[in-house]
Parts: sequence; C-alpha cells; structure tokens
Amino acid sequence: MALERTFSIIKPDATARNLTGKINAMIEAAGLRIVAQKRVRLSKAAAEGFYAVHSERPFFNDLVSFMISGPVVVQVLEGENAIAKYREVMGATNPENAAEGTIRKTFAESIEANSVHGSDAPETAAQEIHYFFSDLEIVG
Ligand code: RTP
Ligand code: MG
Repeated sequence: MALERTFSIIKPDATARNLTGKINAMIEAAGLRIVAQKRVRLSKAAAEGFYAVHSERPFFNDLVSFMISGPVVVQVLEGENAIAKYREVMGATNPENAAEGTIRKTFAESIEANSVHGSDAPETAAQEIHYFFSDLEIVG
C-alpha cells in the first residue's frame, strides 16, 4: 500500500498536561512519521471553520470553546494506511469505550476533552491538512 497522510491535533486538555511528547511517542511507536507539526492557538473563527461539519450538533459550542481554551499542536502524520491506523491508535471518541493502550484510553478526560483529533477519510484528511499547512511545510 502507498504512503498515506492524515491530520492530527493534540487538543488543549493534553497540551495543558504537557503530554505532547508522550502522545508523539505513541504515534511514532505505531509506525507513523510526524512530517509537519506546529503549536498554535486557534481563533474562534478557525475552530468553528474546522468543525463546521458539526455546526448543527448540540455539542458544537462547547467543542469550539474547548478547542480555543489553550494551545493545540497540529500535525501531519505519514505512513501506510495512516488514516485508519491513527484512528486505531487514538481509540474511541468516548474514552470509556476506548481500547487499552490507545491514546484516549490512556490520557483522555472525557468525551469532549479527548486529547487528540484524527481525520476520518482521505477527503477530510486532505482538506484538514491544507486548512493548517502549505505543501512547503510538510517534509516527508
Ligand atoms: P475527532 O473528530 O476530534 O477526531 O473525534 P471523533 O471523529 O472521534 O469524533 P467526532 O464525532 O468527529 O466529534 C468531534 C469531537 O467533538 C467532541 N464531542 N463531544 N459532548 C459530546 O457528546 C461530544 N461528542 C463529540 C469530541 O472532542 C470529539 O472528538
Ligand atoms: Mg471526527
């Protein structure tokens, strides 16, 4: 299978607890390569735009408030089957349902403060990567 890229966010609950390195170690241990990374503070507009697909969901306003409550680390991950592989490494959205050894089982605080985001399909991965990174910033 060809190399694939996915988009990741280390969310404010995780940066607040200084977990970026531990999460990156789990990403790398799974065979994924971090080919772009930056620490940013999302504006409200940027967070609303990123999660526009959820704008009608009851949790949308809380989610946007959470995502702008502290710094995040945005990343591009590269590897074979990277999109599905990272979803596996992350674990289920609700940490109570996440498998042992996953990032969310290990670190997440709640269904909202669940430490990481990962793209769910090739189209959303490409769109999300280019929401934050130019091609020149991605070094495979
Ligand atoms: P993500 O997009 O962040 O990778 O997470 P996901 O696919 O596993 O979950 P999704 O359904 O796309 O939801 C996006 C994020 O919204 C927050 N959420 N809160 N309060 C709630 O019921 C609720 N449900 C979802 C989480 O932060 C989730 O990751
Ligand atoms: Mg999602």
